[in-house]
Amino acid sequence: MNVKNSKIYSEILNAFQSKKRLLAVLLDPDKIDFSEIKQLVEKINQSPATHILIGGSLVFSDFIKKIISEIKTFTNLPIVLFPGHPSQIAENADGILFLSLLSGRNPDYLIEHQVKSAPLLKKSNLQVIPTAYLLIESGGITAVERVSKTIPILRTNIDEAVATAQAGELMGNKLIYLEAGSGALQAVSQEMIEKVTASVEIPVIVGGGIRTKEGIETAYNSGATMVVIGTAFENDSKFFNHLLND
Ligand code: 1GP
Repeated sequence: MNVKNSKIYSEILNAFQSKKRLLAVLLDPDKIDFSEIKQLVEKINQSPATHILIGGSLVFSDFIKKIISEIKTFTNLPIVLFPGHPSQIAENADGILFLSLLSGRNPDYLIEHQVKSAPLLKKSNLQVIPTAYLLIESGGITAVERVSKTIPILRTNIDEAVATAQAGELMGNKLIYLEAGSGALQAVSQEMIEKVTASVEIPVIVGGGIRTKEGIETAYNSGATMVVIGTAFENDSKFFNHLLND
C-alpha cells in the first residue's frame, strides 16, 4: 500500500505538525516468550506507547506472523515491522518501515533487500513507509553494525548526519530514523538530533540506548517526533510505570 494511503504515516505526520510525542515499543520476537504475550501487551496497553515495532536480527516471518496475531488479540495499537531482512516480512502487521541504511555503503542494505521485498510488499496490504535509516556510532559495536557490515556515522560528525538525512528526504523518504543501535552504550546526542530535525521537513524517529525518562524527554525536546524503546522495557517490564509515576 502506498504511503499516501497510510493511516499510520498520516498519524505520524500529524504528530510532527502538531508537535505531539509518539512512543514506540520495540519488541524482538527472538526474546519474546510466546506464553507471556498477553501480560506483555497488557503492560504496553497501560503505557504511553503509541506504536509497537517488531524487529530482530534472527527471526523468520512464520514465527513473526504467529506473534503478531497473538499481540493483535490484546491490543489495537498499530503494529509496524522494523525488519533486518526480507525474510522478516509478515503480512499480518499493519505497516512496515521500508528501511534504507543510508549511513552505510553496503548495497545489500541500500537496495538489494528492498528489491527482493518489493513484489511481496506490492501484493500485501502493509502500509509501506519509506524510511532513511542512519546508524550513528554509540560507543560499542551494535548488532546493526555487525549484521549490516557498515560503518556508522561518527557521533561527532553532525554535518555527515545532516547531509545524509537531507539526502534521504530528497530521495523521497518519508521518515528519518536516527539509530544508535539496540542496547547502545550512548544514545544519539542532543546536538545531532537538534541539527538533523532542523535540517529536514519530515518526522524524525530516534532510538537506541535510551533508558531513562530524561533520555526520552531530551530526544523530544531536541525535535524527535517518535522515540523508540526496546532494551529498557525488555530488561524491566515496569519501565513505563516509572515513566508515568516518577
Ligand atoms: C533499536 O532503536 C531501537 O533499533 C531501540 O534501541 O533497544 O537500545 O532501546 P534500544
